[in-house]
Order: sequence, then structure tokens, then C-alpha cells
Amino acid sequence: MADASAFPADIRHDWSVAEAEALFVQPFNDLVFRAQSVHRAHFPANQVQLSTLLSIKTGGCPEDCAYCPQAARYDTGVDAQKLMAVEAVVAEARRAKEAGASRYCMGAAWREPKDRDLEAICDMVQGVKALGLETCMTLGMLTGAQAQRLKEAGLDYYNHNIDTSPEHYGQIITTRTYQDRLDTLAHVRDAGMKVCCGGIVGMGESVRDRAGMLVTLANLPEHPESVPINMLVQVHGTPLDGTRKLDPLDFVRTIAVARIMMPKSMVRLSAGREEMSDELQALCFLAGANSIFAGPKLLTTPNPGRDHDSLLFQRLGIKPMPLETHAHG
Ligand code: SAM
Ligand code: DTB
Ligand code: SF4
Repeated sequence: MADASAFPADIRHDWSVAEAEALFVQPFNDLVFRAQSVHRAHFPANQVQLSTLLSIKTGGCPEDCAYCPQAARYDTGVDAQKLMAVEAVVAEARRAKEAGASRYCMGAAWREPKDRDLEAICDMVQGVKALGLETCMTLGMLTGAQAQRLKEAGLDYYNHNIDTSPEHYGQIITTRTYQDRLDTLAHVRDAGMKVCCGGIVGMGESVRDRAGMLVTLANLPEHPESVPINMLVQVHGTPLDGTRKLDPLDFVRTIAVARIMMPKSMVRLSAGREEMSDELQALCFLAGANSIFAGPKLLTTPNPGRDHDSLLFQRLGIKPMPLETHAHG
């Protein structure tokens, strides 16, 4: 790691959208060089953290998120299922740990959890944590009291994405507001949990929207410890299926700007890797991504298999990040 004091003023919460946009439009090499320099000042250069995802409650969601295969209102072929049994979740987590994961993320296709589901959810957190894994849940909106209960059960991270810029948001979701999302993030922070919050690109947004999304994240009272950057996975039946594909180099730019604006956060190259070449993923790591979802499935859509990822890591000289290195973020 380079000397972090070489970048004394780089943790900022006062970004303007114009400033972020100016980062986006720099020459590619200048942007990636700067992002890689910031990355090396704060993290081991050749380590990438592995998270594993499990859908603990799939499909049948009442919300209208235009990208999502799990919204009941779109005909996407995803069947609605009930909440999984606690023992089945813990058994899956044990397999993920054996395969090298350090964080286990459990997702539910809910607008928000019902209080009566929280007991089983808390048992899942306890069971997964007892395996020595970090725990993360993404269950939709939370009240302050629900966040407190999850924290008491030992939940380390809560994932709740802002998805896009405040201006573009209304084109993507109408069943809850941007402010609802910010309120949930505040409840998670107030309860003392770590925040995993990012968004999606490739939804027809402008560069200014991408800048606006990252400014919203960086100007939160504290930077999210994890920032997932998802490339839209286009799913047949969702309103965003058929959206014009993003220039892959613009995806790399988004990773680089996230790294520069949130130097100490884990920036996750999240959904969309299945459609990316190894070379594009290598550029994302060069631009400062240092986390991925490992395992053949995201929530409902495919992800590269573990053998493919191990080979890619071998070719790039990247090692899975040990838990001690990222426990702070
Ligand atoms: N229902 C909860 C919620 O929305 O907060 C939790 C699960 S939801 C599937 C978690 C996140 O996955 C969404 O906020 C979105 O950022 C991401 N996501 C869902 N569908 C996606 C897709 N097709 N492509 C990329 N990211 C997606
Ligand atoms: C996040 O930002 N990406 C993950 C996780 N958080 C929950 C989800 C991606 C879902 C992609 C579509 C699917 O597999 O259903
Ligand atoms: Fe439901 Fe979450 Fe999908 Fe939105 S993103 S439709 S809230 S599962």
C-alpha cells in the first residue's frame, strides 16, 4: 500500500455534480491512472474481496423497479417463492465459505420486511455469522426499530441502493421515493450497521445522472463502506429490456469516479459480469474495483462460475482479500 497521507484531503462530502462530471469526461488514461493511484493509497493493490449472494425470498415483489426480474407485475418467468428455511440458508452459507467467500449477502424481494418475518431473518443472521462470515441483508425499506433489531442480531451490513440520480429516479421507480431510500440508509447508520449502497448504470441515464448518483453517495454523512456498481442485466419482460447498451468504457469510468470520490470504500463490480469480457473486468480492477459477487448466480440471473473467476484472478495475479483486510469497510 502506498502512503495514505500522500492524499490528505481526499475524503470529501462536498462534491458538486459539475465536479464529478468533469472527472467522467477526462481522458480515459488520466482518469484510470488517478483512480488506481487512489486505490493503492488505501488498499492492497492486488486483492479483491469476494461476496456471495443468496436469494432468500424470490419473486412476487409489489414494487415497480423497471430493471427488476422479481417485480410481480412484469412477466419475466421468475416464480414467486416463500422465505427460505433458516437451516437451508445456513447450509448454503457454509458452502460459500468453503469456496472462499468472506461476506454472505441475503436478498429478499420485498418492499419492506414484515415484523413477523424478522425473527427468522435474525436467526439467519446469527447462523451465518456463527460460521465466521460477515453478514449482509437486503430486504427493502426499514424502519428505525427494524434496523435496530437487525443490528442486535449481529447484522454487519445492510444493502440498500439509491440506484440512479435523483433526477432520473422517477423514470425507474414510482412505488417509493428517493427520500424513502435515504431515510432507510439513515436508519441503518443510526443503528450502527455498515452501509452497502450503490446503483445501476446502463438504464438510459446521462453522464450527468451517473455523476449525480455518485455525488449523492459521496455526500452522505459517511461514505458507504461498500459501493456496488451494477451494470444493468437486461431481463426479458422488464420495461428496461432493450435499452441501448452502455459503452463498456463508460462503465469503467463509473468505477474509476466512484473510487476517486470514495477512496476508502470497497467498490464492487457487481451485476453484469456474465456479459463482460475478462479484459473489461481487468480494466474495472485497474480502475479501482476491489470486490465482486462470486458464484454462478446473482439473485435470479447468471454470474460467472467460480472456476472462471479463479482463472481470471490467476491470470491477473489477484488474490481473494482476507477478512481482516476489509473488516473496516
Ligand atoms: N427488494 C430489495 C430492494 O429493492 O431494496 C432488495 C433486493 S433488490 C433485487 C437489490 C438491488 O439489486 C436493487 O436495488 C438493484 O440495484 C439491483 N438489481 C436488481 N435487478 C437488477 C438488474 N436487472 N440489473 C442490475 N441490478 C439489479
Ligand atoms: C446489488 O447492488 N446487486 C446485487 C445485490 N446488490 C443484492 C443484486 C443484483 C441483482 C441482479 C439481478 C438478479 O439476479 O435478479
Ligand atoms: Fe422488488 Fe427490490 Fe426488485 Fe424493486 S428491486 S422490484 S423492491 S425486489
